[in-house]
Amino acid sequence: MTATLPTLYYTPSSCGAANYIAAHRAGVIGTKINTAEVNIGTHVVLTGPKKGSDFYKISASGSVPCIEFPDQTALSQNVATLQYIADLNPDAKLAGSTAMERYQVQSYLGYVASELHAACGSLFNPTLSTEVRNFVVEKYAAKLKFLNDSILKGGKKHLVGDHFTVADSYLYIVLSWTFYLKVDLPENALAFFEHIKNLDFVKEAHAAMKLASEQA
Ligand SMILES: N[C@@H](CCC(=O)N[C@@H](CS)C(=O)NCC(=O)O)C(=O)O
Repeated sequence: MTATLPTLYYTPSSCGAANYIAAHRAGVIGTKINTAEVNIGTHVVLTGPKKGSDFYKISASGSVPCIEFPDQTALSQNVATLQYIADLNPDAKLAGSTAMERYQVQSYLGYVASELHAACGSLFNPTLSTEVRNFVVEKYAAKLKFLNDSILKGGKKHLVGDHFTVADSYLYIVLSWTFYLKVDLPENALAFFEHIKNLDFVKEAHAAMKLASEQA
């Protein structure tokens, strides 16, 4: 681990994992960025040189993803962190292949963050009443229907162009939560999820995160 590199803080199943997958796909882990796991329940850093530290001292909001730079400045929000990671290896084209594709990637990052992620976040709250939960699930299901019927119409396997981008990484992770939350995924959304889940580099990234957790 090189101390002069920035560090991506993540958890293996949260939106931070979308950043880990992107960094793995870009081939930059250990050469352009380090990674460290966080427990977002206790806000304690679990791996890396700052193991045992209070994560709030690194990320003021306590949220992953967060990229901490050697001067201790921090970058948060998926919309920014995923593009930062994409830019670490432009050859991987993780933010699109053209200027227009980049704008489309930005558009979908904003869409996933503000429309999907924000719509389901409260469902992780175990104290939510059944009435409130049903209301939130109904709204979330409507958002998933739009994703399914419009954005992924015809069984699209990538949000932008014909290859994997950071927008796919983020959408894949947000959709993965529907199984835990017991919210049904409509057909095209399920096919998109299955396609990304079965990509070799995605499987490798999950295996690497699992190994890092086990070695913590
Ligand atoms: N809008 C933020 C959302 C970040 C977020 O909600 N992160 C969650 C995990 S998916 C988290 O860290 N929750 C624990 C906490 O905020 O204390 C982004 O796009 O980065």
